[in-house]
Amino acid sequence: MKLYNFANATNPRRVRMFLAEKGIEVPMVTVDLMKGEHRTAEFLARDPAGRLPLLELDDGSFLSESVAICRYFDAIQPEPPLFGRNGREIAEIEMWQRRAELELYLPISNAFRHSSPAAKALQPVQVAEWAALCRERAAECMGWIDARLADRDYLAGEMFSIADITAFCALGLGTNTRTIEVASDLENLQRWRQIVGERPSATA
Ligand SMILES: N[C@@H](CCC(=O)N[C@@H](CS)C(=O)NCC(=O)O)C(=O)O
Repeated sequence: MKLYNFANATNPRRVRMFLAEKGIEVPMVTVDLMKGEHRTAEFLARDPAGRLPLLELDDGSFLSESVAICRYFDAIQPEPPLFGRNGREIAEIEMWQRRAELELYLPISNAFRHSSPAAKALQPVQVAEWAALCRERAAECMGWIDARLADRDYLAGEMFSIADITAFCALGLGTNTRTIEVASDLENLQRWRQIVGERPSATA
């Protein structure tokens, strides 16, 4: 088994963090996105979408999509449970995982891709207005996540989950690329970020 990875990329980071939480070690192969190594014929034969992360299984088949890859590892090793333990938890975590991905990560990612010179290798045509709109959407989402965290430790409730991993990595992208920062008055979000950032998996 091997995980095709790029250290600076957010989606591979989600999987690395998930694996660290599970205590699972998987050999990694670096694919340099900035050099376009994910667009070579060799890589596209493995994943026609040309995206990271990509998991190669021992039978030579491949799995794409961060959450699908995480679900695979969760099925192999259920402990600690990061997708929930019962119907209610599973649904709540799914809900917040999707929100973290669609409403927080995607706007931050698009704001970065459409505004930063560093992102031109991935996004040659950049639309400044789209970047501005995505920044606004991300800031709005941070506001309602802050409210959500007013009386809970984690996004889906008492339990740390895949939803926290996605939101944490999304905010990391915003900060590391200087695209968007968490406003200082969002105290619940700041507190949650501090706590998640102290987990050993946060450096994965
Ligand atoms: N929905 C996919 C997104 C994967 C994705 O977009 N990965 C980025 C790196 S964070 C990538 O490979 N980008 C290459 C490109 O845009 O050309 C997932 O959840 O894994």
